[in-house]
Amino acid sequence: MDQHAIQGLLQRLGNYLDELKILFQNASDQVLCHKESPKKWSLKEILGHLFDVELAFSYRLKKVMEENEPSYPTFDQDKWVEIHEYNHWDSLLLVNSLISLRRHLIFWLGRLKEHHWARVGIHPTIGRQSLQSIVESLSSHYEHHVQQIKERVNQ
Ligand code: NI
Repeated sequence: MDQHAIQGLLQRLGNYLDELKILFQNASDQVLCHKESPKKWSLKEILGHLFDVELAFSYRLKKVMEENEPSYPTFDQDKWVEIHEYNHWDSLLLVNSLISLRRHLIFWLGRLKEHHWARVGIHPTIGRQSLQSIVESLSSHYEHHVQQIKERVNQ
């Protein structure tokens, strides 16, 4: 992966952070905690889920740098949302936590060498994946949920 592509990907990771903060600061708890059905996540729960995924993916990326072709565990995303009871959280704490983890990640990734992006980890169901593809799927996952959040707030 060349520097230009790396910079583009890091820029993608940095998108929407301020926007998310403003959005969660300004919306009422009534809107943020609303669940369309017991099984569907509220906006706060989606935000908590983004934090959970950030934590899990950051861990995987660190393992990929620490070891050669490490295997890492999966996690039950619904269970993680459930055990945290995110609807009871202060939304500013949640959004700030996500932003801190994301900025930490962007700064660290920005310091890696080009060849590091080809390092490999073993996902239990997907199999071999490069550091680059882990970061790309983190980015796509994040963009998907940001889009979902924006659509719901604007309804
Ligand atoms: Ni998700």
